[in-house]
Amino acid sequence: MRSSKVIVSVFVLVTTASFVPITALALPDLTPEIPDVILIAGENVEQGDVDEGCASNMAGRTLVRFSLVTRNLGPGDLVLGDPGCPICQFDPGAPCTNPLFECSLSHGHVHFKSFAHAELLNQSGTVVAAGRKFGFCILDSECPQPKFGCSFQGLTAGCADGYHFSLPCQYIDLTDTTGVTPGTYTLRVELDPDDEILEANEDNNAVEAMVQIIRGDLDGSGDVDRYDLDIILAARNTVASGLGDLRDLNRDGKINAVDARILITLCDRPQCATQ
Ligand SMILES: [Ca+2]
Ligand SMILES: [Ca+2]
Ligand SMILES: [Ca+2]
Ligand SMILES: [Ca+2]
Ligand SMILES: [Zn+2]
Repeated sequence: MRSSKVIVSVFVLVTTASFVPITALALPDLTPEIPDVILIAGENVEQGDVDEGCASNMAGRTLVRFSLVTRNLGPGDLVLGDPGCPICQFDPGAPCTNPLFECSLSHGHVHFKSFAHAELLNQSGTVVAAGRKFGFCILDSECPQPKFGCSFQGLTAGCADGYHFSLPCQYIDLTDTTGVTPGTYTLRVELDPDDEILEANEDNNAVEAMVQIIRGDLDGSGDVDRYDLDIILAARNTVASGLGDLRDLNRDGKINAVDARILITLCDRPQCATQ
């Protein structure tokens, strides 16, 4: 056994010596930013999001939506190239030549399978909900001289790629989560969670943002007013979508006039005025 180990290590030495030393490569360095985070109750999502496993149902979702900007701080470009996928609209779920990508099941475009991981933690650091974030086109969206696009993907050194919070699946679904009570939470997003991209710095891939859940603030505006009441009235006399459905203020499984009355007591201004 001992002699075979020696042979293996000699072999490794020879093969690495024949390559350019890793320190000579100009590597990319991805780092994330969360420019916006918003908690919305009563949102309806597309069937595609359900098929992709982002939401468990279409109607009445409680979502932590967030924008995500990926910046390449490294000395080198991130070069992913042509993912080598078929036309995903016609071939849902198909594999691509680059194993990091696949055709999405329902979105009709390419997915970078484990682009990021997102989770929501409570104040004691326990994960209350999580979601795997797809990437689709990793490209130079904020860049003086863009080089990369959807058909040849990557991120130029010094440039950034952004995902707006309004995009499909750009959220964590809290609707089925128990114990999402008003209070302060932390949204944590980690890029390249499976470390499939070699980077100059692997230790700056996570970012955190604060999420406030305010009782009665159903549109994520930061206050409670007529607009929040409208969200309850629009769903009046329906069944709550889950234990994390924030419209069900008394948590009896129903959204009705009782919840509307509770909301009125929570409004920041008389008559639930908007300003
Ligand atoms: Ca990094
Ligand atoms: Ca990495
Ligand atoms: Ca509000
Ligand atoms: Ca209720
Ligand atoms: Zn997608």
